[in-house]
Amino acid sequence: MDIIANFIDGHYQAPVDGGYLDNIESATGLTYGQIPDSDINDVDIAVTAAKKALPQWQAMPLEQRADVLYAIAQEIENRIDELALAEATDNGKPVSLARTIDIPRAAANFKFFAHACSQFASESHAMAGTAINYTLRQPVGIVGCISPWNLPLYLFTWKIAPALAAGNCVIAKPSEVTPKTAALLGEICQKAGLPAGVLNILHGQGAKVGQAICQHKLIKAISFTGGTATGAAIAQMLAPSFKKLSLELGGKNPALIFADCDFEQTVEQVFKASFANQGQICLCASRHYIERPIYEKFKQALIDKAKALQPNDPLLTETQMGAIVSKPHLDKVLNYIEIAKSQGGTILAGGEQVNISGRCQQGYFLQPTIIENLPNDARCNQEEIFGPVITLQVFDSDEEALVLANDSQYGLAATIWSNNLQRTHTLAEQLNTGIVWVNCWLLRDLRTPFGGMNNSGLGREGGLEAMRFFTESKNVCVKY
Ligand code: TXE
Repeated sequence: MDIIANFIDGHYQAPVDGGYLDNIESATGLTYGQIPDSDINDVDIAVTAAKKALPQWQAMPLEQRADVLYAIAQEIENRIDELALAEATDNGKPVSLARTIDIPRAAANFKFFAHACSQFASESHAMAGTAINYTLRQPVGIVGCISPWNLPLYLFTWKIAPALAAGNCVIAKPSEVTPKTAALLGEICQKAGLPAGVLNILHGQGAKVGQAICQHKLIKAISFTGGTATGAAIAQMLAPSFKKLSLELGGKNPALIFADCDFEQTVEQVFKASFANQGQICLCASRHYIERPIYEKFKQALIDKAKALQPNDPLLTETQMGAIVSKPHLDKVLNYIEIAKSQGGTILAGGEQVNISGRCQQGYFLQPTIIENLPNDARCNQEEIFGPVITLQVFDSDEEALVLANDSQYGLAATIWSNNLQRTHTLAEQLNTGIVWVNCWLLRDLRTPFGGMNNSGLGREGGLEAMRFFTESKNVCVKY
């Protein structure tokens, strides 16, 4: 049994009140470990450690701080195989995906923000002959970082790296569903020379230790990634405290596929955008709008690929589609497939749970599923399913495609597949999303603003956006 501990003040420690939660392997449905069921008492110990560490961390010369973050990146790379196996075990994603995307990106996050330490500058404003204004961007102090189960170490470090680079101390909580790589990050940081108390990693339930982190009066900013409903609850809870709040929430992302697209390449890319990580990425394409001249041909191409993609044991190197993260989430996704049928949808491919013999016989596996004949206001076109389920609809004009795409409570990421320059730039301006990819998906430059609008969240992560979120700006005006 793999027993995980909290990482507080530079060492591992059991939860104060001694409670533990089961950690279940997605591919087998079996309990393989236990994690602390931490509470406010553990948060208090972590905040005390962070408070003690803060002066030294803030006073550290930027080059030294950067060196520590570079060392963390290097240690992550040194342990890539172990981390990839841990990620695939906890999340159910193919180990090949964890090894090529998740873990390298976790290292890249630390490298990018290690560099940002020495590049993060601010402004001055001269009042000629009268005064000079200069802007200080100072660390917030102690910040909370709360992350989800779909890209565990990738998103955990996407918050922690800029928070540390900006000079803060961090109280971080991974999802209780995928705790293992976060637990390993503690010893990785310790070996890289991060001073004790600068990063504290707590495990447990969102409504318990997660809420306690959000509510702690010495934690001055919260960076959260997760479901829209949870984000709304946190925002409501924190409003009276005026804490800085960054919310990266759900999505229901449209793909606009035009007849002039590069057909074969677009089929490949759109299929990947639909089913990567078992469709459990907030950026995945889930609503597919296809221009009428190629609708039938494109539909058939997607069906053929879906039928050829069979879920399998995520720990096998050849596996391209793994398990759904948990039984409750599998049930949620299966329920949406039933809702689609009840609303007149036609299941073109998939729709069934998959039973795999051997060690995975009790695992959570679902076929890649394609549905058509649903109106745009159907639940499967309006609500985030967050699984390997996509819908297809036909359109006849750019205007119609735009109306369909923008008919959503979300606003995270859209993709446009067309070689018409004027069309792509015009639609990119008009789409109500925080991110627009043209003839590509998940092509990422970490300097760019990352996040969405409406029910997809509040604020932006990435590059300077992240450094500014994790600092307070102060204007100093000196008269002369
Ligand atoms: O997210 P939760 P879950 C969507 C997706 C999924 C739904 C729920 O649709 O089906 O959200 O997923 C912590 N105070 N996304 O249950 O509950 C929790 O412990 C403080 C999209 O995983 O939002 C975990 O660490 N913290 C998303 C984190 O919040 C709380 C990726 C996310 O949990 C809390 C994942 C509380 N009251 C799910 N309640 C994306 N945008 O990528 C929970 N938590």
